[in-house]
Amino acid sequence: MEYGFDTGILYLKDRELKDALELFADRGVRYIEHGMDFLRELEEDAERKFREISEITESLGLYVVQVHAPYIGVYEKLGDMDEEIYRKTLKRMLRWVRYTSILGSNNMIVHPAELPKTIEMSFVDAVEFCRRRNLEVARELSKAGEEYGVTISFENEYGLKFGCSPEDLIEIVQVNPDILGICFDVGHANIRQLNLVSFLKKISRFLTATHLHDNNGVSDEHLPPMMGSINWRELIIGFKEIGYSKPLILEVGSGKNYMTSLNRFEISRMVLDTLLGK
Ligand SMILES: [Mn+2]
Repeated sequence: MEYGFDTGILYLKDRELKDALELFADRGVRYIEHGMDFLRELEEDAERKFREISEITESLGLYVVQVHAPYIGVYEKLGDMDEEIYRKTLKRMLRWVRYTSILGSNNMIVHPAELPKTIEMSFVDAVEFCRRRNLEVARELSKAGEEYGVTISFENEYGLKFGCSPEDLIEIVQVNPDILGICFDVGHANIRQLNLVSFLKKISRFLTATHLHDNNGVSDEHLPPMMGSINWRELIIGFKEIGYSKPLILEVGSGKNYMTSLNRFEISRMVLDTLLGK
């Protein structure tokens, strides 16, 4: 079983994506996820910049397993009751399906639309609104996914909302199972106090992407594996048992400075190499 990294582990304000990609390649990483930390600064000139990045990843022999679509300021707008705000945000996400393909990947990660913040209806009706909105977003994104040959992977969230449980995500995927899939974020599921192995087994048929990181079970710390409360040995056995064949992607956050980030990267590699018996 192979693994790779979200680029965010090496994100620092004064560093460029190119440097991070070169470091990955130097240290023998072959699989990456393009995270939003670096990409968001380039979105205004996406077509040109993303083509450049794609050429760099290809020349370094890096395989872009998945691209993380924007999320900050996006998921509440996708769930907004104001039709204009929703449409505008959906259009942006549809553009990102094309950007994913320009970046040389065939898999885009999205978070489910959130419950509207101002709810002029009962809570039960608001949840139902959110559920229907997610199914609509999934339908629209899957059309674009079909056009560009990009799988759309919905990621489990945390908190008390629609889109956190295996059942919610499986319902979203049913909209178009050929194009839609599930990104299993093990850290988020840990915050929900869910059993990670049973979560994994429930979604295994629909699993198209992963986010591996650890936390204390309370806050979304994005720590290296073994630094929080997740039972990693059990989880890795789970991945082997379901026969997951894609590279596992670590979504560990960067540190406060370059050395801390580098250490987070190195410790994550040591742990994964040990867990996977490399
Ligand atoms: Mn994630």
